[in-house]
Amino acid sequence: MLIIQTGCMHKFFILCIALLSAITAYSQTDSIKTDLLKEVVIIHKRSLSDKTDKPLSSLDKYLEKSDIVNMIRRGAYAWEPYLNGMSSERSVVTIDGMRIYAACTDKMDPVTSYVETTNLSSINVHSAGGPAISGTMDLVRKKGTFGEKERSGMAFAGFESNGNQRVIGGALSFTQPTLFTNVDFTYRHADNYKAGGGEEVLYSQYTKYNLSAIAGYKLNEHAQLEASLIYDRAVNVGYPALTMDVGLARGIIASVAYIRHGWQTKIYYNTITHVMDDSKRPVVAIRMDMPGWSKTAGFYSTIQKMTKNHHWKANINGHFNKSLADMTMYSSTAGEKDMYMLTWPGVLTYYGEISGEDNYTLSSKWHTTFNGGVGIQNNVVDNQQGYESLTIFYPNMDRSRTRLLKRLSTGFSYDHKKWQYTIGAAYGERAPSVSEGYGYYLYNSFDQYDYIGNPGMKNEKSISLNTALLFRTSRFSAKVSGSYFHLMDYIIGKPNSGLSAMTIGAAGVKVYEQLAYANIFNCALDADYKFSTHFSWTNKVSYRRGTGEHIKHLPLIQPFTYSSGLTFRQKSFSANITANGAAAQDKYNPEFGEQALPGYTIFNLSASYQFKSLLLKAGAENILDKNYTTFADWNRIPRMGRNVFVNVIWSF
Ligand SMILES: [Cu+2]
Repeated sequence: MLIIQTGCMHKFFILCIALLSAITAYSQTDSIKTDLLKEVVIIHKRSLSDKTDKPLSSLDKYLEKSDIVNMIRRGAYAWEPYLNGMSSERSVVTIDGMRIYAACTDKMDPVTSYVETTNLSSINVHSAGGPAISGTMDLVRKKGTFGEKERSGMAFAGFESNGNQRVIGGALSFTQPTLFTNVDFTYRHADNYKAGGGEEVLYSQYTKYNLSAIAGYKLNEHAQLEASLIYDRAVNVGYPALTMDVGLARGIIASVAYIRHGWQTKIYYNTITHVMDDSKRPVVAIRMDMPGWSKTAGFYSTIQKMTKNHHWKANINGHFNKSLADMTMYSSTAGEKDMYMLTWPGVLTYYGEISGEDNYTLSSKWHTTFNGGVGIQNNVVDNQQGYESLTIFYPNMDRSRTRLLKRLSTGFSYDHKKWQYTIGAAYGERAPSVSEGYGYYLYNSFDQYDYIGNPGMKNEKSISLNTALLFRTSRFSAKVSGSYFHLMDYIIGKPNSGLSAMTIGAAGVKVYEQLAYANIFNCALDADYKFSTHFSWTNKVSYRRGTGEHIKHLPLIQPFTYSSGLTFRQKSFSANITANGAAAQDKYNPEFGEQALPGYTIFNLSASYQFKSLLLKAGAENILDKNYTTFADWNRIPRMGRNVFVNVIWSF
């Protein structure tokens, strides 16, 4: 047991009983170990596989299957990932290690919306630890290797009956002794979808184009250069749960890396443009435009080394971001002036961090991990007009603020024969997000309040414990996992009756404040059984619970949820039936606009056939056409009704 004291405003005594077998998992020893605290969502290594329910499904749907992740849905596109029941401000999502800041004040463009399933190989989700409170998620893209001259590729097409969704695209990769390239392109288009029973969900359409390219060049035996580019463009995206839609969401994400044995250095740049408007809505109180821009430049350098018993890593990284968003309300009467304001007042973020990690092999059965880091973050309100607007509420606010962010995690894992066990603890801190710190009259359509940021807030802090137990035989495997987060200075919007709302029809104004504490508990059970070579059965249940100081139920917390699926396989044919659902949501937060929800169960069917290089997969989702909505549906918009899909993938 070890006790660490940090000297912030408060004193914290962290009991680190243990944690993280974490990245220990690198198979230094005899057997390959699964890392119980890391969830790897495999998309596809080389080609799209039939092992997923729907190979051409959106990334959001892949992520929804993870035990750690919930996807908060504001429409058919760009769902917001919640890790361990916590909002996206509390996690860090990266693409190949690159930091990206979303450009939307209403969370319409999470980082996950700028990639495609077809250009990813896997998603590494880490619970707690890392430079975040709830966890980290790295989206790892597919990339080639150097080798014998070779060319491969694939072409794919998908159609879905509900919303007439069309997916079409292709990928090409070249391999040479000193050069490799990967290029892929995906186009998706969907019209409005229909909820169970046939009701059309207006403004749920979208169109997305995604292009991704990576090239590697071998400089010599020891070193290589890599360059990568993502161009992602979504147009005419409807958000049925919100009052505004998106005309254009564009991300351009570029990087260059230098890799030398166990040492990798990358520099990157990305620019996000987000154009939000209500031009498609026939009736609005007042016409508005709300564009946002985010630009990030950064670097990281990681070195790792393996010795007999140690596997250590050291990392230094830094980035700079500028986030700006504004709003114009157009007057409907002639002669009256339009109203203009900055909703994100040109906020600059400078961040620098050093971190280290050591995975130590105590014995063939026991491993331990120690991980720590310290970051310095500086925020500056760059725009003069935006700064002056904020000083109306905060006359003494500092234009620049610097914070120190510390983190530490440790863990033990045991792995022997059929059993694997891990237990760990983590401490982390985060700075308020751009909206929480500096947002200006940001309308939340769920609770119908205008939100104002609070630049004077302290860092939010978290102590977490997590544990997992895995038992496996050749036929049966079961995993129980649980985590508990105790957050201090928890950031949440609280109504301020002294302020009046800007948005017409809003219930009032909420200002971000800090609760002394909030507690979040997560648990999950996964159990799989192979009846024979043909039949297998997979099951999953999970539950979360969130409370806080004077708050009985934190909003958007998942009730008891389950899924069970039976798969039949014979040679190149497979078929699957799945049931999934949730118990009634009775732990809701009316202050946030939530109501109670009934439980539901839906059924899905699919079948696939591999004929030489052609994979054909077809199925039906929500076959009983159930009309339902879940805790994760913003403003309780209904989910999709019955949907029949066909995916065709040709590999060459
Ligand atoms: Cu937006």
